[in-house]
Amino acid sequence: MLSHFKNDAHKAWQSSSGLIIRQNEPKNLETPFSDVDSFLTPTELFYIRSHFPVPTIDPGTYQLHIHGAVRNPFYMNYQELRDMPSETRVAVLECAGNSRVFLVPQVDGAQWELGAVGNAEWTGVPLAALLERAGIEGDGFEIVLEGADRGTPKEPPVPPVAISYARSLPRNKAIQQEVLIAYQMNGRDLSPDHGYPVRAIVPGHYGMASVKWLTQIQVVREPFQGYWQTSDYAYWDYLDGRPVRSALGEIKLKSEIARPRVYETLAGNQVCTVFGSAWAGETEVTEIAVSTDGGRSWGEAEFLDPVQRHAWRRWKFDWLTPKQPGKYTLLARAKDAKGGVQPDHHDQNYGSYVITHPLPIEVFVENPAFAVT
Ligand SMILES: Nc1nc2c(c(=O)[nH]1)N[C@H]1C(S)=C(S)[C@@H](COP(=O)(O)O)O[C@H]1N2
Ligand SMILES: [Mo]
Repeated sequence: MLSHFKNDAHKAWQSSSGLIIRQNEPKNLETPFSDVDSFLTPTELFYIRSHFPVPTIDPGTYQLHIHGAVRNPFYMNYQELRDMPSETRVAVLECAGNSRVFLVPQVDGAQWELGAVGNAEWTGVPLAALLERAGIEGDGFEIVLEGADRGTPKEPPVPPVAISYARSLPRNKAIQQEVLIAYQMNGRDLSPDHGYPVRAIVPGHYGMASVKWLTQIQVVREPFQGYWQTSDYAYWDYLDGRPVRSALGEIKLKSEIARPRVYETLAGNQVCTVFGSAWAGETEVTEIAVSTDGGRSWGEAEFLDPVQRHAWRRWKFDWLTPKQPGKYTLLARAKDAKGGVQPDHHDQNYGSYVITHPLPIEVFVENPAFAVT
């Protein structure tokens, strides 16, 4: 399993605080978000979200098939892909179900806390270059990305046969330069869990769009209606006043507090640095407000990272903890360059996805006299 680490074996065993198990097989492992410190999430700390067992793919026989509504369908092997001009970009990957555990009443699905999100550097070939070579037909509407993993999903409606993991991208997103057919993460070849040998990276979209173990790119003329498009990873939208199912896409503006942690005990009358991160889809995070009194009053946080589209921005806020002992609720709320702000409440139309309201982090403040410092 770890054969891809052969050339830098020391890195495979670099110390890391490890991941939290949400499901053991297939692996669904969460980043302990309170450990997040660096701009780039170390690969060892990056969450893993897989619907089916990891497929074993031999790079020696790997073929990527580009076909459908194109003039020149073709196959490309691993070496040919690696020989093409590449780009390296930083992008946030957030699972659309991240923070689900905060929903009240509780909902089904992996009980992600704050750590089904990470910010990594990805290297690969722009999908646009492959589509250009294939020549999309005028009526090519969407691009279906399909992985080599297969199985039968557990959540109804259960499909009649085993299915593969496949998602479509609107044509005008797929041809943007930022969408990568990636083979490296944080400067190393992808690990099996993160899609080795080749995966898609769709910056600005929720994680489900970034198909791992990618083997097929198919241009289709009609909206793709697959399971992961209509049943899972879909929400209730409105068309001419009527509810319709739409596929999730763009990441919504969000900020999260990494430290302090839920129910952490803090000394009173001392400066506690609240630390967190914020991200958005096709816009930039421009402001973070922090409340330490459950939303009654807000102060402005300071960014630790500059604006870089599709990457996250870490931030900090120095809080002089009250002298009055008790329970305090911390909240962080981001604003973006388009004037958007995180909503006060979760939007029910998104079901158990897109949990972007400010998430309450309750902490205890002790009497300064009793505090152990
Ligand atoms: N082939 C395939 N691609 C996939 C998935 C999957 O189960 N199979 N899960 C998706 C989901 S829901 C997310 S959030 C991201 C997670 O990527 P990571 O495991 O590298 O963090 O991969 C996406 N790509
Ligand atoms: Mo996801």
